[in-house]
Amino acid sequence: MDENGAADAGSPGPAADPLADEDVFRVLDADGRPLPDATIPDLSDERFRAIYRDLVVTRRFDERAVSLQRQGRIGTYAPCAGQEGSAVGSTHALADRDLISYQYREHGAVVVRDLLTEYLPYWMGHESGTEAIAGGNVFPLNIGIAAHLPHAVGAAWAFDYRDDDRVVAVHFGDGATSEGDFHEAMNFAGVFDTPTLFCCHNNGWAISIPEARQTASDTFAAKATAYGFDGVRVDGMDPLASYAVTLEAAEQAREGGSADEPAGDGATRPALIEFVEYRFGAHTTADDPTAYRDADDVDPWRVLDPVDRMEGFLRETGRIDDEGVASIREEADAIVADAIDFAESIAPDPADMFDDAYADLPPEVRRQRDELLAAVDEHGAESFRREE
Ligand SMILES: Cc1ncc(C[n+]2csc(CCOP(=O)(O)OP(=O)(O)O)c2C)c(N)n1
Repeated sequence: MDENGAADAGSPGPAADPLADEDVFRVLDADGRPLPDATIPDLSDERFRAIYRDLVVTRRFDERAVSLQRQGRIGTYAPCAGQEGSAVGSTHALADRDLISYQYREHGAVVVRDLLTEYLPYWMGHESGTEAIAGGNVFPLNIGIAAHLPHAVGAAWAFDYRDDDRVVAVHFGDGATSEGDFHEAMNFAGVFDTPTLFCCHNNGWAISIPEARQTASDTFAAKATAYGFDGVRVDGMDPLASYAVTLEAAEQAREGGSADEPAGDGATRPALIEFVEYRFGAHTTADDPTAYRDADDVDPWRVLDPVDRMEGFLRETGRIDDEGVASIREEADAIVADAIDFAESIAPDPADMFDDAYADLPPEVRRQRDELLAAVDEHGAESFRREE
């Protein structure tokens, strides 16, 4: 343990046997076979394949984004490999009108909303990447840990107040549960019955802090009890379990509950969903996980790879064959390649960096902008763009 409380490499991190946890809800076994007594979500074959396609697109995007960062074509990136099942499965359980507010790793939610092309420019430093996803009912990503939770609850409260039949799914990590914003948001949601789904991605780590150093509670889901609503644990690497749990929570949140209904009357409640999963890669492309965990700590979790598991399910139940898998992979490669081509075709205006923070620029910032504009005039905008 270092002076910041971070685990030394090799310190006990999350469970060494992820399947040993019996209070975690699952539909699929590690190979994607339905578990005995599991209820398979009632979805069309086409929808099952769409879930698989979105998982494959998210994985492909992740691989390419890490590689682009290594080539200097994007600045930094937060990899999501291992966590696609929860983001994709849960978003498929929502209606398009429902709002999503996420941290910075739940790229799968954006893929399900078909916004990858609009979104990738954000990672390349273009503000347009956050604006565009609003059209798909996705709030901009959030780097300030847990700071988006009160906003998400506020949006949910507004939906409820206006009798607008929408819920808000707000995604965050286990580390976010140590922030005051998390507790304030949870309390408000519980008292005012806001239709909020708190989606906690327990990926075992908050950068180098293992989950055991994050909380003394038995589980993250248990925290909901203190705020008067239900918390549930689900295997976030099982896309169908993530779908089923989110659907149920969304239905419960959607049914009613209004700002003027007294709290604690047993009416509809928000929900906390703890997705139990693992981050296969680095925290971000600026991180080296071998500084705080052994490389082989990942192995027991790789067995639960959400992409392989969903493929296993589709094969096992006769919904896909080799040809179907190959065609989805090809489609995913093309979707991601097109998104990259689009993002790299944007010619940024260096002065954009002064937009969107102030309605009226303060004098010092105005002076800086004018200085930049004068330099652009003198040297040409090309001089300020990345070298190819
Ligand atoms: C308010 C705030 N404090 C600290 C940080 C620095 N920081 C960036 S990511 C991170 C860890 C977050 O962990 P978790 O919420 O578990 O999400 P994960 O990265 O594992 O997906 C921290 C502390 C920050 N971005 N915002």
